[in-house]
Amino acid sequence: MTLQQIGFNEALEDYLAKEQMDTSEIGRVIVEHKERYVVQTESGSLNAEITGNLRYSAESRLDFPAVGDWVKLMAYDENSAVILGVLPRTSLLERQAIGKHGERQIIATNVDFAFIMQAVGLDFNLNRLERYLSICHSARITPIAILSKTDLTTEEEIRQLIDQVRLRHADLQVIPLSNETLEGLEQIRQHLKEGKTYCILGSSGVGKSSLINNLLNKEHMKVSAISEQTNKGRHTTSHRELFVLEDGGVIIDTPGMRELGITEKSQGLETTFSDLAELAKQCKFNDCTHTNEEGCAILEALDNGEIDEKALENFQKLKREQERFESTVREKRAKDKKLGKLYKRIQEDKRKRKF
Ligand SMILES: Nc1nc2c(ncn2[C@@H]2O[C@H](COP(=O)(O)OP(=O)(O)O)[C@@H](O)[C@H]2O)c(=O)[nH]1
Ligand SMILES: [Mg+2]
Ligand SMILES: [Zn+2]
Repeated sequence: MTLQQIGFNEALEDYLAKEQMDTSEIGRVIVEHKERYVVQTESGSLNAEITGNLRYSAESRLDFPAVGDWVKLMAYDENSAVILGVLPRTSLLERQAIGKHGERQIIATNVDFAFIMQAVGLDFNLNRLERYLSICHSARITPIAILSKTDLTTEEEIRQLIDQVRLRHADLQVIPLSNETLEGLEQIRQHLKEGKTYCILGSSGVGKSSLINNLLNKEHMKVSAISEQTNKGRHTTSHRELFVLEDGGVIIDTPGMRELGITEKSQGLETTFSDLAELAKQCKFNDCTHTNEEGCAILEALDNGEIDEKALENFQKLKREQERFESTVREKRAKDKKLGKLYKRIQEDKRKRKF
């Protein structure tokens, strides 16, 4: 397999030239499983672990390799290697880490386009779609929506659902897809280009793995699905994995994420809700909360029926969530700094006692 087939591009070529590195020293992380990685190189795939040095110098989980990363490698033998470092990322798709306040978790890196998949029926949810959009926009990744399982409903309902999305996000492309009839598959395929990296986001069970299966048109996934069988006997994707498509492009499958907390990069929300963000600039007060202030351009537009009330509610909700995350990060930093100082003092005391 060539590196071009797994997404090697000009930016990376320039980087290697600058660092005087050779393509034989690098690879791309295609599977991540609890700090064990599979890395694809030009001469094959290797099982890899990170060096102790990389682990100890990491300031947070973000410094660890993730699926999509290009890494610098040192091979042990034909099958295994150590990861010496992570090459600069062009994009970082992240969410709030579950159960760890103020920390982030990587969804995937070096992604160019994200397919956000929602199935017709109960899974369809505009607020959640906007959450995904914000996460993509924060990372400057172009989102494309997929409405899946269209074989389970009528043309009429599909049209209605797409119209609902259009009303709030006129510029977003929505592709209807059925993994059963293969309606829409060709439209998705047309997006895929060599050298580009795609990622599929969406709840568990919406058809992400089925789409990849259809794109690969191979038995590949079925095999991995069996080895991932959970004790419930269901085939679920339990980790992120990168697949190389024959016609070009690579695609990253992600496990369904129940919680998808947005982090503090504000650009994501502003791009997702660009109409609202634009209006907000015209509010009389800079810190307008758009709830009851006089001279609020958003409330005025709402009164005139120019904006969608539900979209505004969701925008406000996500903004509050983002502010909460921001303040948690600040508190955490302050606490870490305090702890750091305390630790230093203890060390100094210890040293002094020795003399
Ligand atoms: N009717 C219908 N079922 C689908 C479609 N896509 C996937 N499924 C089924 O939905 C279930 C979950 O699919 P899967 O691809 O594993 O979803 P994932 O969790 O998003 O990866 C499986 O039983 C699939 O056979 C579709 O387009 N139509
Ligand atoms: Mg899956
Ligand atoms: Zn306002």
